[in-house]
Amino acid sequence: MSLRRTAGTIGTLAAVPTPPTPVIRSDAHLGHAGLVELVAGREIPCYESPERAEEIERALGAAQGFSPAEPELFGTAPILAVHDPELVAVVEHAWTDALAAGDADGSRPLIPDTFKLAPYAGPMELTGLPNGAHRRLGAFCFDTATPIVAGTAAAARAAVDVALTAASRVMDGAGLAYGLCRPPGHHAARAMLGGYCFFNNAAIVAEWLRRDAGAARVAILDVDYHHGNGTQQLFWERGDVLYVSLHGDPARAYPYYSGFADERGAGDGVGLTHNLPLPAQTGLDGYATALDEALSRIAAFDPDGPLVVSVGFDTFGRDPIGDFALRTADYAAIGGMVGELGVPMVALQEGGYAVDAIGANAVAFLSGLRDARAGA
Ligand code: SP5
Ligand code: ZN
Repeated sequence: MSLRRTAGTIGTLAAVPTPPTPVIRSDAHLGHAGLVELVAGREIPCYESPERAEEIERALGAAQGFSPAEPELFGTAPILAVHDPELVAVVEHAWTDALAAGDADGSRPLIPDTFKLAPYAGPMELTGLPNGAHRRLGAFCFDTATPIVAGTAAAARAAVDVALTAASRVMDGAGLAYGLCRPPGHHAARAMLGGYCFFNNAAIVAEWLRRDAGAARVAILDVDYHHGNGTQQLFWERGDVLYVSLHGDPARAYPYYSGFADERGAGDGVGLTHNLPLPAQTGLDGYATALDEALSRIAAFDPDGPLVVSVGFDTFGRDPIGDFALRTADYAAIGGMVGELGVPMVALQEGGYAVDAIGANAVAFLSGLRDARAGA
């Protein structure tokens, strides 16, 4: 058990146990299963699988100092504070509308085949949309890797509740809480899903901290391997929310169209987006150098609300879709560096696809975060 020193009677330092870190989790994600994605002309089982979350939960249960809890229900208002109602309706109804229209028999996941991109319209003003949420899916989705099944909408809603419950625990005094979100969120933008993400859990938490929890300045640190295009978009013009991301350089890495170093925000948000694109085979040395810069940006912003950490373990050396070279022990060091900021933190799960290592990586990161915070 980790120990925290606190001032005791004069002349002594009493060591008291650090309270267990809440791990907010839900079984609702199990219904978002049987997924396939299209990669290089092939249909493959989706990397983003239920086993990921099950493995993290199992490993945290076997480790010391983590305490699982169910989410509370926050309803749709916090989702609608961030996302276009049309996107929310597509997520909620695409599956049932496809079945009702006889366009799907329910045996296969729903993946759009026709995308509404900006060049479709060119100079035209196009305001119409087809009947049925499943026919609108391609107007609200940017890739072919984010399938919808019967349990997807409930899983996406539960992931938001998981994230908000973790944030709420931190507001109630837990120095650190972890939301085991599945599906992940950081690729979901105001009116767009994709990248295995439907609702942007971290962005919803940041906005909730601003609107409902009294924070004036909120910082989001994104350490998933991929650029969080959705989170960046949502706070692009915001002077009250800082977004800092370390990720594979979009010159070679998904999502390809954002995450370059010269993207800095606009309007009130100028200078409050910081991207740190990194080369293939980045190991702890290169990562720690970039993380140092990210943490300096956060400290300079001086957030008064909890730090929101979008954490992905697709930076792991053996991750099947990332190309960094981090090892399990490195996550303890990285968690330690972040924890030394010494502020309250809510860590939310994003990616990570090496299922056999994801549990150990989560334990290492969260233990490093917790122990550094407790020692700070
Ligand atoms: C939350 C999150 O981590 N989303 C990532 C979505 C990535 N989807 C695209 C995967 C492209 C797979 N390319 C395979 C390369 C194998 N070497
Ligand atoms: Zn990722």
